[in-house]
Amino acid sequence: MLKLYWAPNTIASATAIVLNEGNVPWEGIRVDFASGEQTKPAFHKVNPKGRVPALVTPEGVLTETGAILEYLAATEVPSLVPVDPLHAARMREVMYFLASTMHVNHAHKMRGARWADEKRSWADMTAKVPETMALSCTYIEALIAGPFLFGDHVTLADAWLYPISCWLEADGVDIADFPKLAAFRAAMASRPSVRTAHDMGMIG
Ligand SMILES: N[C@@H](CCC(=O)N[C@@H](CS)C(=O)NCC(=O)O)C(=O)O
Repeated sequence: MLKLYWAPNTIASATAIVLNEGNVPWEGIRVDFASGEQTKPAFHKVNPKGRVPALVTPEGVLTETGAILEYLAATEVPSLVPVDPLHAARMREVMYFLASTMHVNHAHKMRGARWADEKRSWADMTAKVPETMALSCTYIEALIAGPFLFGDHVTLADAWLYPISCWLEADGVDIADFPKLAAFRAAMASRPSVRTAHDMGMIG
């Protein structure tokens, strides 16, 4: 059975949502961020980068949300990737943005030590987060066809955007300023795949 290393309110829930969308059996292994378990040698044997998600497959451990979601789509849930090449590329356009920009904006709130040693530099990075996350939301808002990113059909990008949309309040962004994103979040929250992730304590 596939095993997913996860921690609450992290991007690991995107993988859980995709697994649940495909009714794929999986086992969750919770990583205790409070005690810094992700920084310890035992977890580094699973993921030397010290991050979640990490998915244990029969062929080995996979990391990086984008790689994991694409693997799951190819092996278990092909319906989450549009068949049309341009539509699939549009989905990946969002996925790369989430990985390289929006998630990184969010990480500047708590993880400044990744980029700078001076505490005053961290405070500056934290202070910028409401602005950069709101800017990311402005880009996403303009894309959303509704109720999901590309209309009625859920894709990998929706599963990835959902956990990030749940970070917004804590990141100082009022989701009410982005009505299509708010409606997207509500539509995703009512899906059984997402409700199960909430019930497991992965989100919220
Ligand atoms: N690029 C990775 C990012 C993974 C990542 O940064 N995960 C965070 C939680 S959202 C983490 O494990 N942080 C632990 C730490 O920084 O110590 C992905 O998209 O999977």
